[in-house]
Amino acid sequence: MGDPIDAIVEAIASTAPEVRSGLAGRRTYQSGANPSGEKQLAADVYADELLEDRLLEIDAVAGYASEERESVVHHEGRYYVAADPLDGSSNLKSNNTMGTLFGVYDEPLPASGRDLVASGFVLYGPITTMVVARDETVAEYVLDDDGTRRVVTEDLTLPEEPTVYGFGGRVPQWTDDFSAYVESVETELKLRYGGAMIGDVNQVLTYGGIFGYPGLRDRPEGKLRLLFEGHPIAHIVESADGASSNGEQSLLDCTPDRLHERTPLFVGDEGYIDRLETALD
Ligand code: FDP
Repeated sequence: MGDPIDAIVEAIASTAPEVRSGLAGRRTYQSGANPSGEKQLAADVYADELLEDRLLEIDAVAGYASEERESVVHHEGRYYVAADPLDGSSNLKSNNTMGTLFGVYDEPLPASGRDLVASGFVLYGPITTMVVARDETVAEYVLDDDGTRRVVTEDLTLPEEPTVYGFGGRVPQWTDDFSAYVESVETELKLRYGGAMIGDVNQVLTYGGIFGYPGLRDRPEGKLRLLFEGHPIAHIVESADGASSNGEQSLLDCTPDRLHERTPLFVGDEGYIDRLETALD
């Protein structure tokens, strides 16, 4: 029997071309909402169902949870996969970047970020790429139409010289402390915000810098989900020698009480994350 984590990564890689080719006819909103109360596109539901089918075929997968479903689907097995099947799916209408994000845990969900054994994302940009973090190493691949992974780099690390920043949320809703921090950042880095976390974080992985979606005045818990977005992206960025924070501590040290719990989220260059924590203290 092969390595079960590899089997999970392979299943996601081989599903990605189907997700991508199914996007064109699925840009309309469904009547329902996801458990966070957000409108769902037909593409969100389609990607979620494909991943559920493919992942639960693997003997080692004990459960599948996603941003698009209320509760964990359980099976016999050892590993639990939490996914955001289409992160940034509101970009589908405007035909901008989006992706599939996943984390593999060896504890039942919801779990701590320290229970992650692997994480990764597929980015549906002009080309399809995949990033996988495992054993403190991050690899980047180009995905061919049949899901074959071609290595771009075996050891992706954040560039030493930070260049870009992107922060979500409407500016009037930012707190005074966060606004003051952004004022200093914008004199040093250039703005890159595309509205899909994976796309924006991939710019940080490529060019160096910081991405964040802060707690807002009318929503102190922020927008992004700890289990489906916070943990995997923190695991990827920390494995690439960067840092993550919820404003106070590493996102990997946080355990959600609820599956769909939200969190302020910051990832990127360690120096910028340190300064952020000091600014919000
Ligand atoms: P989306 O609502 O399109 O799914 O997952 C939430 C998310 O996208 C992130 O990918 C993205 O960073 C953020 O929301 C964008 O939010 P804003 O529209 O408030 O900028």
